Amino acid sequence: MSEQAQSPSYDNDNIIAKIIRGEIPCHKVYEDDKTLAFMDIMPQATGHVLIVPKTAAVELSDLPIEDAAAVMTTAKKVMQAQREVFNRTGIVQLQLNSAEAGQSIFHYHMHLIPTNVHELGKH
Ligand code: D5M
Repeated sequence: MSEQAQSPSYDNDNIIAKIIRGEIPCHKVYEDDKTLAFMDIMPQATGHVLIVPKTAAVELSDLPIEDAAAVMTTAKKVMQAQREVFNRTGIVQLQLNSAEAGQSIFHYHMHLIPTNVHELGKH
């Protein structure tokens, strides 16, 4: 069997873990027992939101399926709110797995960005 790349071990002091524990402030837009959604501090478009599970997971491969389902349920709620508030239908869903992919905070997070995919990185 070929060796598979492993995600790095979870660091309890990453920024998102501190936000979930309330040690770093955030602009919260939604919270339930399994997830938290807050505004991205470096938005790629107006209304850029991050959705995170409260469980410790570096990336998708570490995320238990019930937490993945909770993230997706929250994403659908946030996306609906973004469409209503910003009066647009185009929402990019983005989620990076590993530093190789460009992930910079090593707690799973999904971006929901009201924009066109071709406009990403131009803001
Ligand atoms: O995305 C990491 C994202 O996290 C990036 O868009 C900036 C955002 N970020 C960093 N610090 C904060 C705080 N304190 N609040 C809100 N958003 C933050 P990645 O997919 O890892 O490249």
